[in-house]
Amino acid sequence: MKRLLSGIKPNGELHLGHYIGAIIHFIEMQKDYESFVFVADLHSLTVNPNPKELRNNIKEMVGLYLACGLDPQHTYLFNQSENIYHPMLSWALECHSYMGEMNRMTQYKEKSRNKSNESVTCGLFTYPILMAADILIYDADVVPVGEDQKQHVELTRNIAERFNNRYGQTFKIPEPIIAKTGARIMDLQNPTKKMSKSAENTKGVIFLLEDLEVARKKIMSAITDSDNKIKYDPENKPGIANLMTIYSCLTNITITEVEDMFQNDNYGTFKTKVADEVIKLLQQIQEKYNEIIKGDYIDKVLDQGLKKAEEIAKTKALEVYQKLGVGRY
Ligand code: ATP
Ligand code: LTN
Repeated sequence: MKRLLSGIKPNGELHLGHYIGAIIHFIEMQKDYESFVFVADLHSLTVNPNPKELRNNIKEMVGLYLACGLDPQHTYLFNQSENIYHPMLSWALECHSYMGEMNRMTQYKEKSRNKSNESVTCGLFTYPILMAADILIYDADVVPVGEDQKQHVELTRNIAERFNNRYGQTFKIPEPIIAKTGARIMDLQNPTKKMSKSAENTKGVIFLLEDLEVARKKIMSAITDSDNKIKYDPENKPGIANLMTIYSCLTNITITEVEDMFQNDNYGTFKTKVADEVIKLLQQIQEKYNEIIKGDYIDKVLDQGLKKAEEIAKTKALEVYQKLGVGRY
Protein backbone atom coordinates (compact mmCIF):
# COMPACT_ATOMS: atom_id res chain seq x y z
CA MET A 1 0.00 0.00 0.00
CA LYS A 2 1.31 3.45 -0.84
CA ARG A 3 2.03 5.84 2.00
CA LEU A 4 0.49 9.26 2.71
CA LEU A 5 1.97 11.80 5.08
CA SER A 6 0.93 15.26 6.17
CA GLY A 7 0.83 17.59 9.15
CA ILE A 8 -0.57 20.88 10.41
CA LYS A 9 1.07 23.31 12.83
CA PRO A 10 -0.80 23.75 16.12
CA ASN A 11 -0.17 27.44 16.58
CA GLY A 12 -3.72 28.68 16.45
CA GLU A 13 -7.16 27.29 15.99
CA LEU A 14 -8.08 25.10 13.03
CA HIS A 15 -10.30 26.82 10.50
CA LEU A 16 -12.34 26.05 7.40
CA GLY A 17 -9.27 26.60 5.18
CA HIS A 18 -7.47 23.75 6.95
CA TYR A 19 -10.52 21.55 6.65
CA ILE A 20 -11.08 22.12 2.94
CA GLY A 21 -7.43 22.55 1.91
CA ALA A 22 -5.99 19.67 3.89
CA ILE A 23 -8.07 17.59 6.34
CA ILE A 24 -10.84 16.64 3.88
CA HIS A 25 -8.17 15.05 1.66
CA PHE A 26 -6.55 13.12 4.50
CA ILE A 27 -9.96 11.66 5.22
CA GLU A 28 -10.84 10.84 1.62
CA MET A 29 -7.48 9.22 1.00
CA GLN A 30 -6.95 7.30 4.25
CA LYS A 31 -8.67 4.14 2.98
CA ASP A 32 -6.39 3.89 -0.04
CA TYR A 33 -3.09 4.81 1.62
CA GLU A 34 -1.25 3.85 4.75
CA SER A 35 -1.56 7.27 6.35
CA PHE A 36 0.62 9.16 8.78
CA VAL A 37 -0.85 12.45 9.96
CA PHE A 38 0.82 14.41 12.70
CA VAL A 39 0.65 17.58 14.73
CA ALA A 40 3.62 19.65 13.55
CA ASP A 41 4.36 21.01 17.00
CA LEU A 42 8.10 21.46 16.36
CA HIS A 43 7.23 23.69 13.43
CA SER A 44 5.14 25.83 15.77
CA LEU A 45 8.21 26.75 17.79
CA THR A 46 9.55 28.96 14.98
CA VAL A 47 7.34 31.77 16.25
CA ASN A 48 7.90 31.16 20.00
CA PRO A 49 4.30 30.47 21.03
CA ASN A 50 3.06 30.54 24.61
CA PRO A 51 3.78 27.01 26.00
CA LYS A 52 0.45 26.66 27.79
CA GLU A 53 -1.51 27.67 24.71
CA LEU A 54 0.58 25.38 22.54
CA ARG A 55 -0.13 22.40 24.83
CA ASN A 56 -3.87 23.08 24.61
CA ASN A 57 -3.75 23.56 20.86
CA ILE A 58 -2.04 20.21 20.37
CA LYS A 59 -4.74 18.31 22.20
CA GLU A 60 -7.45 20.32 20.45
CA MET A 61 -5.94 19.58 17.06
CA VAL A 62 -5.84 15.82 17.63
CA GLY A 63 -9.44 15.96 18.89
CA LEU A 64 -10.42 17.84 15.76
CA TYR A 65 -8.54 15.50 13.41
CA LEU A 66 -10.58 12.65 14.92
CA ALA A 67 -13.84 14.61 14.98
CA CYS A 68 -13.42 15.51 11.32
CA GLY A 69 -13.14 11.82 10.45
CA LEU A 70 -9.55 10.65 10.67
CA ASP A 71 -9.83 7.02 11.67
CA PRO A 72 -7.07 5.43 13.78
CA GLN A 73 -7.79 2.15 11.94
CA HIS A 74 -6.42 3.75 8.79
CA THR A 75 -4.29 6.65 10.00
CA TYR A 76 -1.40 6.74 12.43
CA LEU A 77 -1.76 9.99 14.38
CA PHE A 78 1.09 11.36 16.48
CA ASN A 79 2.89 14.44 17.74
CA GLN A 80 5.96 15.30 15.67
CA SER A 81 8.02 16.33 18.74
CA GLU A 82 7.57 12.92 20.37
CA ASN A 83 9.29 11.20 17.47
CA ILE A 84 12.89 12.20 18.08
CA TYR A 85 14.03 10.84 14.72
CA HIS A 86 12.53 13.79 12.80
CA PRO A 87 15.02 16.38 14.15
CA MET A 88 17.76 13.76 13.93
CA LEU A 89 17.22 13.43 10.18
CA SER A 90 16.58 17.15 9.81
CA TRP A 91 20.11 18.01 10.94
CA ALA A 92 21.60 15.65 8.37
CA LEU A 93 19.45 17.29 5.67
CA GLU A 94 20.37 20.82 6.84
CA CYS A 95 23.94 19.94 6.04
CA HIS A 96 22.85 19.06 2.49
CA SER A 97 20.73 22.16 1.84
CA TYR A 98 21.86 25.59 0.79
CA MET A 99 21.24 29.13 2.02
CA GLY A 100 20.42 30.13 -1.57
CA GLU A 101 17.57 27.64 -1.94
CA MET A 102 16.15 28.46 1.48
CA ASN A 103 16.22 32.15 0.59
CA ARG A 104 13.91 31.40 -2.33
CA MET A 105 11.11 29.97 -0.15
CA THR A 106 8.16 32.30 -0.56
CA GLN A 107 6.58 31.43 2.79
CA TYR A 108 9.80 32.42 4.56
CA LYS A 109 9.98 35.63 2.55
CA GLU A 110 6.36 36.49 3.44
CA LYS A 111 6.68 35.63 7.11
CA SER A 112 9.93 37.55 7.56
CA ARG A 113 8.93 40.58 5.48
CA ASN A 114 9.32 43.90 7.31
CA LYS A 115 10.98 42.14 10.25
CA SER A 116 14.57 42.72 11.28
CA ASN A 117 17.13 39.90 11.23
CA GLU A 118 17.18 40.17 15.00
CA SER A 119 13.52 39.13 15.27
CA VAL A 120 13.29 36.30 12.70
CA THR A 121 14.36 32.97 14.20
CA CYS A 122 16.80 30.63 12.45
CA GLY A 123 14.05 28.03 12.84
CA LEU A 124 11.78 29.99 10.52
CA PHE A 125 14.54 29.96 7.92
CA THR A 126 15.30 26.23 8.13
CA TYR A 127 11.66 25.23 8.70
CA PRO A 128 11.26 23.64 5.23
CA ILE A 129 14.18 21.29 5.94
CA LEU A 130 12.46 19.89 9.02
CA MET A 131 9.41 19.48 6.81
CA ALA A 132 11.55 17.57 4.29
CA ALA A 133 12.73 15.29 7.11
CA ASP A 134 9.09 14.71 8.20
CA ILE A 135 8.28 13.49 4.72
CA LEU A 136 11.42 11.60 3.73
CA ILE A 137 11.75 9.70 6.99
CA TYR A 138 8.60 7.69 6.10
CA ASP A 139 9.33 7.17 2.41
CA ALA A 140 6.00 8.92 1.82
CA ASP A 141 4.55 8.55 -1.68
CA VAL A 142 2.07 11.40 -1.44
CA VAL A 143 1.80 14.58 0.60
CA PRO A 144 -1.62 16.26 0.46
CA VAL A 145 -1.21 19.97 1.24
CA GLY A 146 -2.67 23.36 0.41
CA GLU A 147 -1.22 25.45 -2.42
CA ASP A 148 1.15 27.39 -0.12
CA GLN A 149 3.08 24.24 0.83
CA LYS A 150 3.76 23.03 -2.70
CA GLN A 151 7.12 24.77 -2.88
CA HIS A 152 8.24 23.04 0.31
CA VAL A 153 7.39 19.62 -1.11
CA GLU A 154 9.33 20.52 -4.27
CA LEU A 155 12.31 21.46 -2.12
CA THR A 156 11.94 18.11 -0.35
CA ARG A 157 12.16 16.34 -3.70
CA ASN A 158 15.32 18.25 -4.58
CA ILE A 159 17.01 17.47 -1.27
CA ALA A 160 16.06 13.78 -1.61
CA GLU A 161 17.45 13.56 -5.15
CA ARG A 162 20.67 15.29 -4.10
CA PHE A 163 21.13 12.91 -1.19
CA ASN A 164 20.36 9.83 -3.32
CA ASN A 165 22.88 10.97 -5.93
CA ARG A 166 25.63 11.40 -3.34
CA TYR A 167 25.05 8.40 -1.11
CA GLY A 168 23.03 5.95 -3.18
CA GLN A 169 19.29 5.26 -3.16
CA THR A 170 17.99 6.27 0.28
CA PHE A 171 14.80 8.31 -0.06
CA LYS A 172 11.61 7.92 -2.05
CA ILE A 173 10.73 11.02 -4.08
CA PRO A 174 7.33 12.25 -2.79
CA GLU A 175 4.49 13.76 -4.83
CA PRO A 176 2.58 16.79 -3.54
CA ILE A 177 -1.19 16.39 -3.86
CA ILE A 178 -2.89 19.74 -4.35
CA ALA A 179 -6.64 19.74 -4.84
CA LYS A 180 -7.97 21.49 -7.96
CA THR A 181 -10.68 23.23 -5.94
CA GLY A 182 -10.24 24.54 -2.43
CA ALA A 183 -6.45 24.53 -2.16
CA ARG A 184 -6.62 28.19 -1.15
CA ILE A 185 -9.68 29.26 0.80
CA MET A 186 -9.67 33.02 1.16
CA ASP A 187 -10.40 35.33 4.08
CA LEU A 188 -14.10 36.29 4.07
CA GLN A 189 -13.32 39.95 4.76
CA ASN A 190 -10.30 40.19 2.53
CA PRO A 191 -10.77 37.63 -0.26
CA THR A 192 -7.43 38.36 -1.87
CA LYS A 193 -5.65 36.94 1.21
CA LYS A 194 -5.82 33.31 2.31
CA MET A 195 -7.89 32.41 5.33
CA SER A 196 -5.26 32.20 8.04
CA LYS A 197 -5.15 31.46 11.74
CA SER A 198 -2.76 34.36 12.14
CA ALA A 199 -5.21 36.88 10.59
CA GLU A 200 -5.49 40.07 12.62
CA ASN A 201 -9.23 40.34 12.04
CA THR A 202 -10.98 37.05 12.82
CA LYS A 203 -14.23 38.18 11.13
CA GLY A 204 -12.92 36.67 7.92
CA VAL A 205 -11.99 33.29 9.42
CA ILE A 206 -14.40 30.46 10.32
CA PHE A 207 -12.94 28.35 13.11
CA LEU A 208 -14.01 24.72 13.35
CA LEU A 209 -14.96 25.21 17.00
CA GLU A 210 -16.69 28.51 16.33
CA ASP A 211 -20.06 29.32 17.85
CA LEU A 212 -22.59 28.39 15.12
CA GLU A 213 -24.42 31.69 15.11
CA VAL A 214 -21.18 33.64 14.93
CA ALA A 215 -20.13 31.48 11.97
CA ARG A 216 -23.43 32.23 10.21
CA LYS A 217 -22.95 35.97 10.73
CA LYS A 218 -19.42 35.78 9.33
CA ILE A 219 -20.68 34.14 6.12
CA MET A 220 -23.61 36.53 5.79
CA SER A 221 -21.29 39.53 6.12
CA ALA A 222 -18.58 38.16 3.79
CA ILE A 223 -17.29 40.81 1.41
CA THR A 224 -18.61 40.40 -2.15
CA ASP A 225 -19.19 42.87 -5.01
CA SER A 226 -22.13 44.84 -6.33
CA ASP A 227 -22.77 42.70 -9.41
CA ASN A 228 -25.19 40.34 -7.59
CA LYS A 229 -24.52 37.49 -10.11
CA ILE A 230 -23.26 34.12 -8.95
CA LYS A 231 -20.44 33.66 -11.46
CA TYR A 232 -17.03 32.13 -10.83
CA ASP A 233 -14.49 34.84 -11.57
CA PRO A 234 -11.76 34.80 -8.88
CA GLU A 235 -9.96 37.76 -10.38
CA ASN A 236 -12.85 40.20 -10.59
CA LYS A 237 -15.20 38.65 -8.04
CA PRO A 238 -12.87 37.05 -5.44
CA GLY A 239 -15.39 37.15 -2.60
CA ILE A 240 -18.18 35.34 -4.41
CA ALA A 241 -15.70 32.92 -6.05
CA ASN A 242 -14.46 32.01 -2.57
CA LEU A 243 -17.98 31.33 -1.29
CA MET A 244 -18.64 29.23 -4.40
CA THR A 245 -15.50 27.22 -3.73
CA ILE A 246 -16.55 26.63 -0.13
CA TYR A 247 -20.02 25.52 -1.24
CA SER A 248 -18.64 23.29 -3.97
CA CYS A 249 -16.19 21.55 -1.63
CA LEU A 250 -18.71 21.01 1.16
CA THR A 251 -21.45 19.64 -1.08
CA ASN A 252 -19.15 17.76 -3.46
CA ILE A 253 -20.52 19.40 -6.61
CA THR A 254 -18.55 21.19 -9.29
CA ILE A 255 -18.21 24.97 -9.60
CA THR A 256 -20.18 24.84 -12.89
CA GLU A 257 -22.98 23.03 -11.10
CA VAL A 258 -22.96 25.71 -8.40
CA GLU A 259 -23.23 28.40 -11.10
CA ASP A 260 -26.17 26.58 -12.70
CA MET A 261 -27.92 25.96 -9.40
CA PHE A 262 -27.85 29.60 -8.32
CA GLN A 263 -28.08 31.37 -11.67
CA ASN A 264 -31.36 33.07 -10.74
CA ASP A 265 -30.50 33.83 -7.13
CA ASN A 266 -29.05 36.89 -5.44
CA TYR A 267 -26.09 37.01 -3.05
CA GLY A 268 -28.32 37.01 0.06
CA THR A 269 -29.97 33.71 -0.90
CA PHE A 270 -26.67 32.16 -1.91
CA LYS A 271 -24.93 33.21 1.30
CA THR A 272 -27.75 31.64 3.34
CA LYS A 273 -27.17 28.33 1.52
CA VAL A 274 -23.43 28.52 2.06
CA ALA A 275 -23.99 29.32 5.74
CA ASP A 276 -26.37 26.32 6.09
CA GLU A 277 -23.70 23.96 4.73
CA VAL A 278 -20.96 25.41 6.92
CA ILE A 279 -23.14 25.23 10.03
CA LYS A 280 -24.11 21.63 9.25
CA LEU A 281 -20.43 20.72 9.02
CA LEU A 282 -19.40 22.60 12.17
CA GLN A 283 -22.26 21.09 14.13
CA GLN A 284 -21.25 17.54 13.19
CA ILE A 285 -17.60 18.19 13.99
CA GLN A 286 -18.33 19.90 17.31
CA GLU A 287 -20.67 17.14 18.53
CA LYS A 288 -18.04 14.49 17.88
CA TYR A 289 -15.27 16.68 19.29
CA ASN A 290 -17.10 17.16 22.59
CA GLU A 291 -17.32 13.37 22.98
CA ILE A 292 -13.74 12.65 21.93
CA ILE A 293 -12.14 15.22 24.19
CA LYS A 294 -13.46 13.46 27.33
CA GLY A 295 -11.36 10.69 28.92
CA ASP A 296 -8.10 9.27 27.62
CA TYR A 297 -9.04 8.28 24.05
CA ILE A 298 -6.76 10.91 22.50
CA ASP A 299 -3.73 9.67 24.45
CA LYS A 300 -4.40 6.09 23.40
CA VAL A 301 -4.62 7.08 19.74
CA LEU A 302 -1.40 9.10 19.96
CA ASP A 303 0.49 6.29 21.71
CA GLN A 304 -0.56 3.80 19.07
CA GLY A 305 0.36 6.16 16.21
CA LEU A 306 3.71 7.08 17.71
CA LYS A 307 4.74 3.45 18.15
CA LYS A 308 4.41 2.71 14.45
CA ALA A 309 5.84 6.09 13.38
CA GLU A 310 8.92 5.65 15.56
CA GLU A 311 9.62 2.18 14.24
CA ILE A 312 9.76 3.37 10.64
CA ALA A 313 11.52 6.66 11.37
CA LYS A 314 14.26 5.06 13.45
CA THR A 315 15.24 2.67 10.67
CA LYS A 316 15.51 5.48 8.13
CA ALA A 317 17.37 7.90 10.41
CA LEU A 318 19.96 5.26 11.32
CA GLU A 319 20.40 4.27 7.67
CA VAL A 320 21.17 7.91 6.88
CA TYR A 321 23.64 8.36 9.76
CA GLN A 322 25.32 5.13 8.76
CA LYS A 323 25.68 6.36 5.16
CA LEU A 324 27.06 9.69 6.38
CA GLY A 325 29.69 7.97 8.52
CA VAL A 326 28.73 9.54 11.85
CA GLY A 327 28.49 7.52 15.06
CA ARG A 328 29.04 3.75 15.11
CA TYR A 329 26.03 2.74 13.05
P1 ATP B 1 -1.51 29.94 8.67
O1 ATP B 1 -1.16 30.80 7.50
O2 ATP B 1 -2.99 29.87 8.91
O3 ATP B 1 -0.71 30.22 9.89
P2 ATP B 1 -0.18 27.74 7.35
O4 ATP B 1 -0.76 27.47 6.02
O5 ATP B 1 1.10 28.47 7.36
O6 ATP B 1 -1.22 28.42 8.31
P3 ATP B 1 -0.75 25.27 8.64
O7 ATP B 1 -1.74 25.87 9.53
O8 ATP B 1 0.18 24.28 9.24
O9 ATP B 1 0.15 26.39 8.04
O10 ATP B 1 -1.49 24.64 7.38
C1 ATP B 1 -1.82 23.27 7.35
C2 ATP B 1 -2.35 22.85 6.03
O11 ATP B 1 -3.56 23.55 5.74
C3 ATP B 1 -1.40 23.15 4.87
O12 ATP B 1 -1.46 22.09 3.95
C4 ATP B 1 -1.95 24.40 4.28
O13 ATP B 1 -1.63 24.53 2.93
C5 ATP B 1 -3.45 24.19 4.49
N1 ATP B 1 -4.14 25.48 4.58
C6 ATP B 1 -3.96 26.45 5.52
N2 ATP B 1 -4.74 27.52 5.26
C7 ATP B 1 -5.43 27.21 4.13
C8 ATP B 1 -6.42 27.90 3.36
N3 ATP B 1 -6.81 29.12 3.67
N4 ATP B 1 -6.91 27.27 2.26
C9 ATP B 1 -6.52 26.04 1.91
N5 ATP B 1 -5.60 25.33 2.61
C10 ATP B 1 -5.06 25.90 3.70
N1 LTN C 1 4.80 23.19 6.92
C1 LTN C 1 3.43 22.76 6.97
C2 LTN C 1 3.16 21.80 8.08
C3 LTN C 1 4.01 20.60 7.91
C4 LTN C 1 3.85 19.58 6.94
C5 LTN C 1 4.93 18.68 7.15
C6 LTN C 1 2.93 19.35 5.91
C7 LTN C 1 5.11 20.28 8.64
N2 LTN C 1 5.64 19.14 8.20
C8 LTN C 1 5.09 17.55 6.34
C9 LTN C 1 3.11 18.21 5.11
C10 LTN C 1 4.17 17.34 5.32
C11 LTN C 1 2.57 24.00 7.09
O1 LTN C 1 2.99 25.01 7.53
N3 LTN C 1 1.38 23.89 6.71
